[in-house]
Amino acid sequence: EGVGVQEYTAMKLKVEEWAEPAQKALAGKLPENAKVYFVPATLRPETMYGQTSCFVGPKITYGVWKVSDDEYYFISERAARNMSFQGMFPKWGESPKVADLQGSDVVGTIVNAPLSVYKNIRILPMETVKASKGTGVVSCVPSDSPDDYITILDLVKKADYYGIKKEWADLEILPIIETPTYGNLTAKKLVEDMKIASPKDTKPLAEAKDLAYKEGFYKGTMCYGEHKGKSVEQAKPLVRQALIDAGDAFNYAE
Ligand code: A2H
Repeated sequence: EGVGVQEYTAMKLKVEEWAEPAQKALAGKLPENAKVYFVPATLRPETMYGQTSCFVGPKITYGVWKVSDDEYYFISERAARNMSFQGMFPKWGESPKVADLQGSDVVGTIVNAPLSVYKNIRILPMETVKASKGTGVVSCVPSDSPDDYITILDLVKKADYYGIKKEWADLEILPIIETPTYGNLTAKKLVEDMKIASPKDTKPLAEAKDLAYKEGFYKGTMCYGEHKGKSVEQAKPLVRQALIDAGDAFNYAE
């Protein structure tokens, strides 16, 4: 990927109920009042109305890190290190890691998704998540991300294989952004037009992602939420700032 700095919005998705393997691994390791957050890093904060789930790499190792008296983050080790250097985290070496967890241990966990149409969403597996990018946690917005859309189709189709309940993935996808070329479900339209059949169709997916991003950012109009009618370009910094002001997100660069 490029040389420039990526300016992510790191979202805070509070755990409401752990999946059983995670609950066992964490037993006795967290104080009663602990708030644990999954922290997906996104480049499209204005799409957060459309979160239907949150992805982790099932084979990736994550940590639960203490970041303040009662707050903990579920992120990759690499992200914990970066965040401690960026000062949004205790000093490296002084921020206790409460536990190591595999992505597969947390699948099924229920988290609260700020801004989303769906208040409580599930943690689901996405095999194409890279441990080397962002926090290793990815918000799922199937209306506007081709990768997210095709992953959701695959999870619904092969729910048993992935060890999930079909209904965790099979939610109605609501329009968030309208674009002149692809309508109001950009990801679905691109995946169908380009005949993308699997999350492993890496090349066409990269192309679809590029088209979706450019069209959404430069020509998209919000069709949901408090900025309905505004361009995506206008809405993006406003949504990001509102999330930050509410304590539901922070800036993260790498
Ligand atoms: B984006 P860039 Cl709606 N592995 O957020 C794989 N993908 C990751 C990741 C990781 N470790 N960390 C972040 N990402 C995803 C929303 C979104 C995103 C939409 C549309 C496009 C889009 C909801 N998913 O990204 O390689 C995250 O998904 C397309 C650019 O750093 C993040 O933003 O450029 C994006 O990839 C970061 O990609």
